[in-house]
Amino acid sequence: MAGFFVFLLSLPVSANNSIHFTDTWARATFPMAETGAVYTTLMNHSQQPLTLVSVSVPEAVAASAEIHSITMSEGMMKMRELENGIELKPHGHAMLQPGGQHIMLVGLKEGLEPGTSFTLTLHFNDGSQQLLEVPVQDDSGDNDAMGKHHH
Ligand SMILES: [Cu+2]
Repeated sequence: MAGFFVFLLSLPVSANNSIHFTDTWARATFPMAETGAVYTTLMNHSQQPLTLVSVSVPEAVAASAEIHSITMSEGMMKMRELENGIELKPHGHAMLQPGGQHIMLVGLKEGLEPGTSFTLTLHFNDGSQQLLEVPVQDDSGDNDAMGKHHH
């Protein structure tokens, strides 16, 4: 029986199973907040480049989700939407972290409460999609200066 399962797991997987996620979380917000940020690390375990092109969020959570980067311009931090998405090279990874790339939730319905979670749908350029469960957490304090900046 064990051998049978090993055989099944070694079959080729379709593209939407080749992206793995770690360190996924959303920063908790105050109840009336209108925007929120989601962080995760994506790893492409396939031989092909894959691009995360868009993200959708349940209507009960927020109006929309955008892929953002943060750049420094004349000493100011500027957020901008990555309209071409985030490309993952074969066996490459992308880290979405405080102070850098992130998924921005726009038009939050009732803020993000610590201890709750929600599910995002990530869409890739090969037409595949993958669900991502996102736990809401308070700033742990060890994230970086960016998190503390808001207090
Ligand atoms: Cu943003």
